Amino acid sequence: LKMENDLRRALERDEFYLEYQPQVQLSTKELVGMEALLRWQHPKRGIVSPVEFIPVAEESGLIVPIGEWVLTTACRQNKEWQTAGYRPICVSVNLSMRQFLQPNLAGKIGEFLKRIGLDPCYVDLEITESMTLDKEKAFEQLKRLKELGVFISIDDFGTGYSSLHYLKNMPIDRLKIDRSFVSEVMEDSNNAAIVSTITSMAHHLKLKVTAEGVENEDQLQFLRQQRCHEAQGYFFSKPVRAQEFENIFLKSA
Ligand code: G
Ligand code: G
Ligand code: MN
Ligand code: NA
Repeated sequence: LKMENDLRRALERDEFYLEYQPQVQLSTKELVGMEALLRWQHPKRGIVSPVEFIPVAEESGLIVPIGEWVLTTACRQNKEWQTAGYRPICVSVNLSMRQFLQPNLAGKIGEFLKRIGLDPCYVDLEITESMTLDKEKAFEQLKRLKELGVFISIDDFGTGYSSLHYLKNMPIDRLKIDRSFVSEVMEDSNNAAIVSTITSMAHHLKLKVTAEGVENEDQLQFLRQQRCHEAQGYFFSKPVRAQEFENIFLKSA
């Protein structure tokens, strides 16, 4: 309850901020995207991880205004960088279950993007497999988002509950291979088999595929051999604040 109250105040007191992690195209080594990751600078506890506070925010419903803040802040930042003249890239935003199931989500996002003048093709919404358990609801919601023109990714792919059924039926664009498979891909032949199979399946289904948690050159080499499209991970950079992202990645891109 303490944390819930703290979270309630955090929005008003501007204690949240975003970090951005680069996403790189493997064939060209070009910067193609960035994932926005929420951070909370608590006045007493210091930086609190989303792993700790997202479940509390989800439980209390506060995730809806917090998620809205994340989405609008990330999109405004992306637009700002495009206006400044940097080559356009896509911004990925994590959606929580409650946010995803909001009745007028697509309408609200559409209006907002129009207002700030950001083309929806530069916005990627990350959902997890478990959010598609209610198949009909998920399908309707995804259809509306696709009609809007945003990109849809399945985050942490391979760790969820859903069957392959939804891959065939859901209007999605990309699989993000969970970092638990990528992290030991060179040591564990089962992980290598899983990464290779997901990548191959993505190609057959005409989905884009991104590897998460890439930490070294060997993993990168393996992913290139598998013709994985994009990668994200500490090998390129940990998530960094906007100013640092601009200095390190945009000014040189
Ligand atoms: O960046 P980090 O490893 O600390 O993130 C931990 C978890 O928090 C990840 O699973 C990530 O998806 C989640 N997360 C980060 N930012 C957001 C956000 O803005 N919204 C939601 N719903 N989850 C987020
Ligand atoms: O669940 P999601 O994929 O949204 O989580 C993203 C989180 O993964 C980020 O919070 C980030 O801190 C973390 N992350 C990103 N790259 C790496 C990596 O190379 N290694 C590890 N261990 N974590 C990473
Ligand atoms: Mn993610
Ligand atoms: Na993930």
